[in-house]
Amino acid sequence: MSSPPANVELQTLSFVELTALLEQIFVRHGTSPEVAAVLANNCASAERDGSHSHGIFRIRGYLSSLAAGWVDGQVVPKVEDVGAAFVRVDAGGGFAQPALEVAKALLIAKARSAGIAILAIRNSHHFAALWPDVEPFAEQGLVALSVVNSMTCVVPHDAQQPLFGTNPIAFAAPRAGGQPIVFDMATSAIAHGDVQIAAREGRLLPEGMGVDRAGEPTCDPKAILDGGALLPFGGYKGSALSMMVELLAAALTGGNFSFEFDWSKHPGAQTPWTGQLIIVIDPDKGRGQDFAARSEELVRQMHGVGQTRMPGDRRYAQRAKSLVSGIGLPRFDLDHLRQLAGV
Ligand code: NDP
Ligand code: PYC
Repeated sequence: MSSPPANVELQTLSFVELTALLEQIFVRHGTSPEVAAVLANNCASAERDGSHSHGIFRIRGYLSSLAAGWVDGQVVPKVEDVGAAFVRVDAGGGFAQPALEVAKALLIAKARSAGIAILAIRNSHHFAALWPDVEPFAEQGLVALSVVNSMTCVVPHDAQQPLFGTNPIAFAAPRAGGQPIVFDMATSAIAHGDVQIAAREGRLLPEGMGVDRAGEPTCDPKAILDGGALLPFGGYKGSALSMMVELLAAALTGGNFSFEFDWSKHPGAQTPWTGQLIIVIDPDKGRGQDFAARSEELVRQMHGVGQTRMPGDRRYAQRAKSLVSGIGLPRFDLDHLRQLAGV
């Protein structure tokens, strides 16, 4: 997870101010106010929590995809109630987060009644961190798991060519004594966004992240981006998880596999046109024990054997800091955002 270089001068603004600024930018560049509100909240939340590879760094990509006519910023997603525990949404070539937003109440009602419910989003663009899609469920006492596929840039284990996307998996569970347990990780050795940031900052990557256009291992992010590719994390294990994400997020939902869409006729397009699956479970339907108390006990035991940092801890600490001191943005980036917003 990249953060701004230490020697850069930062300007601060509040979460509300950043969200409002981003909302203006999205509307000015072609989204409906409803879509803008969802994307702005998502992007500002990522910046607030120090998820820099999916915060304001992504604004250029969002806007160039909108300008290219690759993604529809105005479309209203269509919710289909297809079973006791199954909801589908056709995002209509728009963004995935507004599709989740319109289906959320129905999904939660089904999860509480059936004990589990699935949301299958197709025909959607996901260009963000995945944790904002699952964490709110855990805040309501539910367990949530989500997967989304992206664009071909990862070589399956033992293969010679890229096929999979960076395909993240996010999980959230309530916890009695603290904020929800949340993890959110790409199934590639590194997120594509972090490779772009390293290239921009002239940093080398650790070994084992990717290969160059000849398929040779490289630590040069530019070589990975210029015809090279990423590797899955953990060899064949991460590769199998990435395959699972393709199956659940694309085959099951009716979305595109990461290798199926062709954006070559839309210069500037950056947002992957794929699908997303979210599974929500009501733990109260389990064995009658208090799930949140049990997850707290697990955390206590993990701390007891020496794990000091839980997944999510870094974000929660950064969030607390941002809410007190404001969100620090490099002056150049803030000026650019204001220019884009026309203020
Ligand atoms: P990281 O490798 O930075 O982190 C993965 C998870 O591990 C996080 O939950 C993190 O918690 C946790 N973690 C990190 N270090 C430790 C540690 N030392 N001990 C315990 N837990 C730890 O994330 P990635 O680079 O894999 O992914 C970055 C983002 O990119 C994600 O938000 C992902 O959704 C997004 N992405 C989006 C894609 C898309 O198509 N939309 C595609 C690929 C990635 P913490 O958050 O607290 O640091
Ligand atoms: O960082 O790998 C990534 C990514 C792909 C799509 C959005 N983010």
